[in-house]
Amino acid sequence: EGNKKESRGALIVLEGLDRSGKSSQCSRLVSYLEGEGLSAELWRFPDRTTNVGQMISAYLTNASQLDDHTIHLLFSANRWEKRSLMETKLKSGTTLIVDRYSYSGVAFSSAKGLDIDWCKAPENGLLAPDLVAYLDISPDKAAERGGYGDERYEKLEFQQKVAEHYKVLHDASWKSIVHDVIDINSGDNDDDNLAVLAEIAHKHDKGKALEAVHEDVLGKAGVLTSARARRKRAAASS
Ligand code: FDM
Ligand code: MG
Repeated sequence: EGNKKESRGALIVLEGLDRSGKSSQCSRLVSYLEGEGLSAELWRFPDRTTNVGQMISAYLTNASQLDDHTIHLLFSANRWEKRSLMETKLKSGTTLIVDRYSYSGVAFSSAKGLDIDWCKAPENGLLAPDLVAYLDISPDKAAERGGYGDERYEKLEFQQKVAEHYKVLHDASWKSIVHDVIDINSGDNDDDNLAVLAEIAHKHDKGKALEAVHEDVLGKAGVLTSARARRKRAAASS
């Protein structure tokens, strides 16, 4: 192998309940990175602009009804249809700050009672994030923040279930690096959280081979497993 290094961007995902502060934290992080002279873009899932995304949006706004498995697969398909563009961007050195990803997919669908392993399966092979930051907030506190909108999942009772299922993912070794972000939209914590995220964004902007890093993170996160990561672990332990 040659030692020519590609400078790649980091794939950073922010997760959490509705009203946990993901969107504002994502924008702040992108502005910060741009201010540092780095190339960074804000992405979000679901991406409602595609055909699949419009089906998802219709479902979320209660304009259509879909079987729970069907909508789960559409959310996943929405990530798959963006996979190659994400990879291209990362390889060209752009850091992607992503508002929701596979973890929303698994937490929300398993909260409806779908089998968690079934929920994880279609995520296998998607790009693994370098970092998943979970913005931890209690469902009650989230609900107090100006209330929810009218979308299908924006109900306290369901958000409580989702929080439990995020916790299942978290306990399965998904690292939570951001805690107690209740004040994320106001006061000093906001800056502290941004500093933590920014440091990690820099750390991952090291120019390692994209695939290797993703595989590594995938294995460590233990949330999503790919066939390759499994093979690697099997080889390492034999
Ligand atoms: N959601 C989001 C899912 O149920 N599965 C997914 O894979 C993703 C990405 O869609 F309630 C849910 C989470 C949320 C809803 O998301 C719409 P935004 O972030 O509010 O647009
Ligand atoms: Mg929402």
